[in-house]
Amino acid sequence: MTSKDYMDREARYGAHNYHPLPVVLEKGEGVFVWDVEGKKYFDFLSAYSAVNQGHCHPKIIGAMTEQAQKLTLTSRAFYNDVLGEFEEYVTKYFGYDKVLPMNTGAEADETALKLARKWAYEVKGVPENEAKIIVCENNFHGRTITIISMSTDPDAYKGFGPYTPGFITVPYNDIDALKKELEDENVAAFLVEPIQGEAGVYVPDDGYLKKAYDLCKEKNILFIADEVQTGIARTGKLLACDHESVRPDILILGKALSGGAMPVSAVLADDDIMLVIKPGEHGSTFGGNPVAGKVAIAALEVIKNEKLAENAEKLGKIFREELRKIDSPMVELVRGKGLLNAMIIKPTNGKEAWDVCLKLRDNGLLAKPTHGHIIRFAPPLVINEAQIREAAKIIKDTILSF
Ligand code: IF1
Repeated sequence: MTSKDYMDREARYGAHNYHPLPVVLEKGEGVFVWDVEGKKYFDFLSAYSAVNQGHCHPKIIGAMTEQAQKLTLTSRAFYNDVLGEFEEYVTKYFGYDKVLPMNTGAEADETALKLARKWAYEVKGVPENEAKIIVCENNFHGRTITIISMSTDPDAYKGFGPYTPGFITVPYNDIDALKKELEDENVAAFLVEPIQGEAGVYVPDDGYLKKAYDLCKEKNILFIADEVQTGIARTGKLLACDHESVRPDILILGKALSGGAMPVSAVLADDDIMLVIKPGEHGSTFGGNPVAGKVAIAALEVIKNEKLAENAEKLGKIFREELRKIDSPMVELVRGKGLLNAMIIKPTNGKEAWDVCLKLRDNGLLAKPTHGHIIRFAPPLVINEAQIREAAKIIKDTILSF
């Protein structure tokens, strides 16, 4: 079968809920992926920052296959010998009393919303069903109906109403706008991405997160950080909040928590918040399953042992520096933190970000535009200096070829 055969088969039998770049992958190892014709590429998307540890990391795959041959799933109807090990490891790793394990990022966001609302009623004293949660314009927290009810992107919410009530939106990176909304007595929480990924790697001003956190604390409002995409060393620190020494009241993790091996997400909080959910009030069939537990421990060990946050910090600087040297009217702006970066493309001679990504593919590097004119560049964090420089050269040569 050729690449085209694979794509045609998906078009015939699969829902058309994506428009992928035309490349059909069959193998991944470290920073590289190979297509069905055997062509090798730098992966500069990392499955939207789920493969921070590199494709098919032997330690993670080893942990997965070993546990998969012992016990894959008990459900939470019974105990098993892995869940507690994972819970202890991950809570100590991030410094929280407790963790509620789920599977996808969206489920973790939903869990955080439920915790915040219940905490508002039972601890803060907000009248039942009156809790409000503040979110930012251009946010992305997942695809469930409640999460798209918070979205300001018509592509995310149009045609899926009616919507879940109880959300207030404020402009991102605008402390005054946030301060005003925090006056509302019924606000339970502020949910924010430390860097807005989908919006195009929108990095807020230094100090924004800290000021937002402090304002929330003044008003007894929970600060919830969605680190599904920015967490797990992606931005040059273990968490993006670490750049400002902000400790979220509720921390949402996903994606690279498993190194891309399988869906693993988690919500971390201290007892005064986490214990508002009582037995039988929340859960998931696969949440915290034994394979997920072993995979997540291995994925987090790799981050620490291979110093991937430090590597992301160092190589991110080099990468942005190299991209900013590209002398082309197509390059409007380069921004990012650690190895979460984006290039804003100015459409030139009828060519735009999508065309650049097609040419990058031909030149052996995979990336995808977000919101039309922004190309996100997010390689696995195991990339080395020679490789990041080689990739930057591919990007430069590709841009200059237009
Ligand atoms: C798609 C975007 C990125 C996320 C943050 C929660 C979730 C995500 C900050 C939900 C997921 C993924 C979803 C995927 C593409 C990708 C994405 F383009 F959609 F927005 F990364 F920017 N919080 N992001 O980024 O986690 O339920 O997917 O496990 O839906 O197309 P999930």
